[in-house]
Amino acid sequence: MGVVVIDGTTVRDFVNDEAHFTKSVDDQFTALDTNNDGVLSRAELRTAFESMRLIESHFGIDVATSPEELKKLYDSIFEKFDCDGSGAVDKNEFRSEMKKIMLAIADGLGSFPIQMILEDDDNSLLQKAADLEASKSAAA
Ligand SMILES: [Ca+2]
Repeated sequence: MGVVVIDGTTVRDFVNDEAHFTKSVDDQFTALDTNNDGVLSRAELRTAFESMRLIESHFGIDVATSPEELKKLYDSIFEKFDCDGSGAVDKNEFRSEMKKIMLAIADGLGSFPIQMILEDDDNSLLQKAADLEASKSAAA
């Protein structure tokens, strides 16, 4: 686990750095596609959101959610990602939804930096956003 300080601008800069963002999302997609068939199944996508902990914990605060409610939530997320209703999420669908999610997080964060505790996960997009910000500060 690591603690990063992050605000909306950090996340937005990361998303707007298209080459960097696309590569990060693609890396995450590849890591999630555990059976290597080039698309994310319902279970594979669920793993993504479990690791991001966006649902079970609201920015670090654990909230109790019943397994039935969680299943409904994950199903609705899957259907959102699976734009063409093919039953699997391809790379383009994943990219465009992740972009929307990250921008929604940026809006939610606003301009007030908050501390976030992230699991150790090399593919965490928020971690990468923080890393990008840190590398800019170091270069400045
Ligand atoms: Ca797959």
